[in-house]
Amino acid sequence: MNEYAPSELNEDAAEVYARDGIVCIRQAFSPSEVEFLREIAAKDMAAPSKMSEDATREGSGRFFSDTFVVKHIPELSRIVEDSSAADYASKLLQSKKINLIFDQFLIKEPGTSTPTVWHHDQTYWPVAGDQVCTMWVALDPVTKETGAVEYVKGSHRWGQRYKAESFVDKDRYKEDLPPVPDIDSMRDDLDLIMFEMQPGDVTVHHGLTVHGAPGNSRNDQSRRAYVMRMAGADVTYDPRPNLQPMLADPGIPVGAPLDSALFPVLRQ
Ligand SMILES: O=C(O)CCC(=O)C(=O)O
Repeated sequence: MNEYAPSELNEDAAEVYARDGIVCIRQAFSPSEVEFLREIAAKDMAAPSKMSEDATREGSGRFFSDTFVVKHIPELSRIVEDSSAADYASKLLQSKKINLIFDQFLIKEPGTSTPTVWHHDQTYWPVAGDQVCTMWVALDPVTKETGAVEYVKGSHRWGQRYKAESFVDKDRYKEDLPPVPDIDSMRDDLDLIMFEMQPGDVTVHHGLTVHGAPGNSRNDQSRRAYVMRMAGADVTYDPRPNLQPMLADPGIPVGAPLDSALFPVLRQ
């Protein structure tokens, strides 16, 4: 059911990823990698980069976000470059070449009421192509109560791009696209999937897979995630007005491969 061990990432897993737009890899990262990421998360929360945003909308708690973290804390290259992350993406996307678009911490502290609105990722970013994915690494036990992400299977194949909605400011993005439909009212007609996860488990979802998450209603448990947004060989640079801010101009032509210091090649 969309769940694999790292050793099982064969062509069947890639087909399931291509069909459903979501898979889970159990124990993709070792306990020492998880511990390292927790330490870096604490370091980043104590001194975030200029890309950090408080995504808490209203209510209690804190939804911490920081992007392009490896540029801020270069030790993270141990995960971005040296771990198996890019190899997993390569197998699922069926692309020998993998670029990092950016990495991110998404942390819902205990008692954070802010949900993650239903959205898909790709319309936030200056990229075009099919081989765009997000790898979401659990650093804590993840349950429905702590804010497990829910995915609409197959929604990446609806042939529809939806308007980005900022986690912070509802009216920030202005691309002329329809809003994401009211997924909650369509639950009976959709195939939704959510994974309870242990630290070191990851999900990988397609850039157009619609997903969202509840808040973290536990008062004794954080929900820390480290996220890598990655792209395969078919992805090109597609800047458009009013997108999610990138750390810098990548200095590449429109329509060119992403290869640049901003979007480094992780596997060739
Ligand atoms: O962590 C969350 O609550 C949301 C995750 C998400 O939207 C993403 O990784 O694209």
